[in-house]
Amino acid sequence: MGNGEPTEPAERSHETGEQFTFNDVSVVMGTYNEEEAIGKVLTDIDEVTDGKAEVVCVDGSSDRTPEIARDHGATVIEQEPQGYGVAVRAAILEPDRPIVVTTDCDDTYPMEQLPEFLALINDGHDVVSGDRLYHGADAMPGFNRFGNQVFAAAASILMGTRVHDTTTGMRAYRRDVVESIEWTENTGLSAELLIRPLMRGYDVREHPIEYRERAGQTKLDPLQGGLEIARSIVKVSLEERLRELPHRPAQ
Ligand SMILES: Nc1nc2c(ncn2[C@@H]2O[C@H](COP(=O)(O)OP(=O)(O)OP(=O)(O)O)[C@@H](O)[C@H]2O)c(=O)[nH]1
Ligand SMILES: [Mg+2]
Repeated sequence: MGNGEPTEPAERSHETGEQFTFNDVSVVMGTYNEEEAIGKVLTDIDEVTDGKAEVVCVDGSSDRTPEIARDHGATVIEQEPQGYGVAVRAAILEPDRPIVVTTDCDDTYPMEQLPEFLALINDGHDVVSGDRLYHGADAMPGFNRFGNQVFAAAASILMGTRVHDTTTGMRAYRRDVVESIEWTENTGLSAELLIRPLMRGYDVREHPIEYRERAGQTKLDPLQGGLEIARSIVKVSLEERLRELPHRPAQ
């Protein structure tokens, strides 16, 4: 693995043993007509991080979402709505703090668990991925839960590593992980953000999280979105497998 890169990611990750605080954390999200949820999500982040974490919203809304975000002190980047991955890719690449945390802006993810994510990064993990299925994810619609179990099984087989939740929206990443990889997927970006780092030897840790019922309307069509995610899982896993193969010198 590595294709001649100077250092393997796994070696770099534990190099400094640096301890981060919430002053080093940016919480980022795509926001698309989430006025019912955004006030609660940003208040939760503010409370749990003692106002220290920076918040970045890439927003495509036509409702009051961006105003509410600015009132809470978030940085808002306006962008035409082009899908989940287009927004979240812009959001993760915007801040320059060393730790980036993604979430959805729908109050499904437990911001009160942010300190656990930070502690795991400080333990030396490069990516900490919230596993919603560990506790059963009762608040998730049954069709989505079944789909997510199938995605996890398929990704595990394709990667040769067991994973449990490939499409979670809540993860923490060391900045160098998100900057060192080229991201190509849209609806499937969440799966890509798990698969590519794992297959490149980064230290990826799944961590059980609670999952709440969504506030406001979903932005994802389960069937169409599910097909796009399945396609991304196969495409990204195969691309990473090909990347791992040794290059034979030209004859
Ligand atoms: N800026 C922007 N944000 C988006 C777009 N599509 C989705 N989002 C945001 O991305 C996040 C994920 O979308 P969700 O609708 O929660 O998708 P999901 O989590 O798969 O579905 P739920 O089960 O309903 O939560 C939310 O915060 C959305 O507001 C988009 O086109 N542009
Ligand atoms: Mg959501």
